[in-house]
Amino acid sequence: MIVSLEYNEQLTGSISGTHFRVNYAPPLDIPGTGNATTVRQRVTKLDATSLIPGSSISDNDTNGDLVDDALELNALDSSGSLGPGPIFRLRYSCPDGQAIPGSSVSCVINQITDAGGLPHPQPQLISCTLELSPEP
Ligand SMILES: [Ca+2]
Repeated sequence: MIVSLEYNEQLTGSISGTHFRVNYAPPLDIPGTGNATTVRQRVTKLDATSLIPGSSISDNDTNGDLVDDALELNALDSSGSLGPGPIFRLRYSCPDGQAIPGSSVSCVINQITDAGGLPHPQPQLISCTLELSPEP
């Protein structure tokens, strides 16, 4: 799955960082939990000038049912702008041939910072989009 930031840079200016939370549901799965190596291995950075600290990546159980349902991480860009466009790829495990409804995934961003590293004044102009695709 490709996780992208969508915004009009002419309106918003550059984005220097944001926190992503990607919600998901079975049969999608990420092996391991929390900040495990097996979790970090599922994240591939796509924005060349950005940084995704491995220590920020975490697979979490948000509703206490003992099944992880949210992948969270921080993405930063100190040399340019974080997006607009693809930011990272997230690789899920799921049974072969099983259709995944788009409604089983969603993305939330917060803690968006502007070019100066301050909280962005217009976070409502910036959105996160998800594109499910088979493994290339
Ligand atoms: Ca997991």
